[in-house]
Amino acid sequence: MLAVSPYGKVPVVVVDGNSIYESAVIGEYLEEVYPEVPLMPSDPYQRAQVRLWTDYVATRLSPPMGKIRKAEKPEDAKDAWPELHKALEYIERHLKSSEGPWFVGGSFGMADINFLPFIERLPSLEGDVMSGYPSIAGWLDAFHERPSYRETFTDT
Ligand SMILES: N[C@@H](CCC(=O)N[C@@H](CS)C(=O)NCC(=O)O)C(=O)O
Repeated sequence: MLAVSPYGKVPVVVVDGNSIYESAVIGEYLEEVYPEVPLMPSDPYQRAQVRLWTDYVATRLSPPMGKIRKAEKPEDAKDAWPELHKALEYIERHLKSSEGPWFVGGSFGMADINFLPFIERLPSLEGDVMSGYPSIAGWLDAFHERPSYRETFTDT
């Protein structure tokens, strides 16, 4: 595993024997290799917005979720819950005031993709976390409606 994925994590993509890892980096790589399906906006300011949201996932949303999921007893996650709700309130405010359900520029794209693995896991955390965040819930519903999302599941 470490031979192809130096951090011992998935996802990892191997191209001509060379590994590309970290999902945000893989996303950027795929964007460059498959330009016919653009997931980054063409406007430089909006591209910066996408990168800010990608950074937000890595630095503000993922850490408290990781702490909560790994906690062996509730006390271990005590500080992570307020941190998580602070991040979700920030995201909720943004989505509530943005045009349409998507994160940047009114169009589905890379920022939405980078949020999905985390937002999708919120319902699996203790309590009904999502109920306090209707715009985030609406975003997730809209994502679930996309054919490309549905195609990632099999009937088995
Ligand atoms: N920052 C990494 C996180 C990857 C990650 O945490 N992957 C999980 C699965 S979703 C994993 O491989 N966990 C195995 C482990 O930590 O041992 C990315 O975005 O690719």
